Amino acid sequence: MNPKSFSRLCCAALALFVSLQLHAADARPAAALKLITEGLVSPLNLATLDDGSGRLLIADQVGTVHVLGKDGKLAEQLFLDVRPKLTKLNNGFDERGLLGLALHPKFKQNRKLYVYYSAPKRDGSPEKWDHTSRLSEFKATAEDFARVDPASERVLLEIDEPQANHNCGRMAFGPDGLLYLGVGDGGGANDNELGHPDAGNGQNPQVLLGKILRLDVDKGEPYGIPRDNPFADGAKGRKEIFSWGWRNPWGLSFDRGGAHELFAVDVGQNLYEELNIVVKGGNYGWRVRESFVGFDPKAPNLPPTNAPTKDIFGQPFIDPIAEYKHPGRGKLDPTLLQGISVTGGYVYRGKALPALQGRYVFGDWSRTWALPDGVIFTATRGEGRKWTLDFLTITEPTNGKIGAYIVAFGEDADGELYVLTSSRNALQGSNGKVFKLVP
Ligand SMILES: [Ca+2]
Repeated sequence: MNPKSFSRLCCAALALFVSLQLHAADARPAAALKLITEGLVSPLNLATLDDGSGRLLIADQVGTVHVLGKDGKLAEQLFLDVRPKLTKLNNGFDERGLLGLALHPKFKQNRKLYVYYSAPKRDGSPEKWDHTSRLSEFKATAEDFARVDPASERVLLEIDEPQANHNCGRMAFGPDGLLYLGVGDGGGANDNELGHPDAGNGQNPQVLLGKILRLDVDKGEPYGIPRDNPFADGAKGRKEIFSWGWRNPWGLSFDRGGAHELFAVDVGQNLYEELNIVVKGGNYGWRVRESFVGFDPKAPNLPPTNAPTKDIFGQPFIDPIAEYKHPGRGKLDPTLLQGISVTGGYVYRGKALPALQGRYVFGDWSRTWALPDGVIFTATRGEGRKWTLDFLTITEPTNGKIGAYIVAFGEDADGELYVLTSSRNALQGSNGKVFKLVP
């Protein structure tokens, strides 16, 4: 080979190397965070006000639902105010409050919406239990779709909660028009305290705690049971159950494209956080399994090797499609996908960020408890059931840091995504913000 052609070959090899590198960089998608609104405490829900106006609804954990106009301003008038209906919230860390909001798929015609909130302990609930979760239907007024009639409340379901944490309350209507509702295991730790008898709530088909429920809000009083719910006849479990073995599925959403799969994360105990695709009747393992391994409530940091692989009905447990680990004690490595509490998101089907198309966008609340250090991840479908996790590169702010707790994600009518943050790990201040993911 003469020197000239050798140098040409080297140039070609270098060009190929550079292009492969660029391609590798391209493979990790990026987005900027555009501030949409602020001045909230802990915004947990975002929805499009389905009246053709393009306005958004933003629900704050403290019990208020705001209307965000096209002009970027929050309206003076609230959409809904459930503050008088809530149990007394803590000034510090609190998982109670207004937790879920979903508009009826036919809101434009029937003006109905559904909320899930933490009410005071109801009469007859067990002694020493904490509060009662409530699923209610409300109706917007005929004159003004941006205002809910507070007298329109119809209580659909109440669930007594032994502890203040793990209430979940995330909701989504499926393509089947049915309402899917995530219910946490009742709280405490390890699904093994007061109100978590025997094998815990997650594995007990006779209780609604630790389940994903499916209800028909258009039939029956107060709701109908879909005929093909796994325990629809009530013989082996509660009729409302769609899926079981959940700890705190903080994020429940249907892919608006593809096969319209139901995605749910599950917040882990001490070691793992998980992402799941939910199927009817599926048992996702908590508290005999966590992520891909066994779980022992008496030794939560030591996964047993002899953990069961089948539930009490002999049905195999379903593993997550992806997991990430908690940092070891004081050992956070910011280059690794680590975190302590997963916040569920959405499969991206919008237009603004083509590189995110078909990927599940979600995050971790914060990589450390005491400091606001939320991170955003993507999950990409791989071979078989496994999905691959990566960071979402944040281009704005330019330091790439969120600098807040990521309490929730939101999706608008166009499929664009939002990141909902709180500056404190407490229901304090007014530094809760909503960002839109933009190029
Ligand atoms: Ca699981």
